[in-house]
Amino acid sequence: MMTFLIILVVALAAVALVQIVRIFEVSNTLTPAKEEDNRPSHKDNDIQGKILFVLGMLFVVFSVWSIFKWGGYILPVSASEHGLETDRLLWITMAVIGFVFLITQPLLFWFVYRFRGIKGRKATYMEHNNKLELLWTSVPTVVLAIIITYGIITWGNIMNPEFEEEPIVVELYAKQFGWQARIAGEDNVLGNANVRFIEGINSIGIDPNDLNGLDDIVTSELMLPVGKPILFKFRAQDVIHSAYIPHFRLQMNCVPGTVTQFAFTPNKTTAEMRRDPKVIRQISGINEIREAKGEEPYEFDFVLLCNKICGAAHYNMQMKIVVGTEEEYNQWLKEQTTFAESL
Ligand SMILES: [Cu+2]
Repeated sequence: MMTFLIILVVALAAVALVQIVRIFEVSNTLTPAKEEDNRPSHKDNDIQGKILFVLGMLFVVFSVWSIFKWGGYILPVSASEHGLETDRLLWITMAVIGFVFLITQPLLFWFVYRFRGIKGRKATYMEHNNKLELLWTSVPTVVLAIIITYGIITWGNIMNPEFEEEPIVVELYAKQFGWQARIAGEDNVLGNANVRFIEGINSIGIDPNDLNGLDDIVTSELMLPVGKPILFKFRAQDVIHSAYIPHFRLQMNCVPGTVTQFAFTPNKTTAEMRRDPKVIRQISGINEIREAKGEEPYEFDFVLLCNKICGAAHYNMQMKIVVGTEEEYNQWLKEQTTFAESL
């Protein structure tokens, strides 16, 4: 009903707009056309120049103000090693962009105001200026080349990491609408898997004839050891999903029929994150809202989300990830059931 009403209102608004335009057209034909009528008067130029200056400067002030007002909502410190590099790249880029923005935008609006049309004022005729051309071509070229090179090097470091020990192999399996994780077990090799093997409790299709898969551990909540390299392998059952773990600065598409992967090292435990001052501030903000709604308080946890709109319950595709010490991880592993034990 609500949708119908919205469509009706939009349709009526469109009809009204068309009618107003037609009235304008008709009324224009009634008044005799005068040559000067269509040209802005000096007064118009003056007012427009002032309005654009004020609005433009308000936009610049709002942009700066919004950083202070909402800056506290951005992600807290990265909980993965490569994430620190991602963040450095981001903040250097933001600093360069911010610097250029704060110089060029006020100048732009000042020029609009300073050189607005005024009676008797004539524009200066300027033909060409080699020095200016050189300056505004070479400066952005050099700055962009530096940023892009830095970005490519960072990308290379993140995508081709060198680990001192072999990463723990963990599969993240996406389907409409939920996640499952599969730890490669003692042999650290994932057994073959295919959608055709999905049957009963074998919900992610591990090949029961592949010996590598017998020690695999399938869970709906994942634990990882801090400071150990992890190799995530991503699979999808139905449509394209995107594994997104914001606190690890990690995102990778999960594509049906192929396996994608990403290796990284978590460097903060869940307990450490919960003690981080920024996390504490953000969580207490969330809990104030929850309390006002009469909901249970929320505690920080790493979360795997889907970042590809994959269907009606996409928003609810999430899995809790706990990062603990090596002892906690080994203890947790012992409590899990292997694929062979579950058969
Ligand atoms: Cu999804």
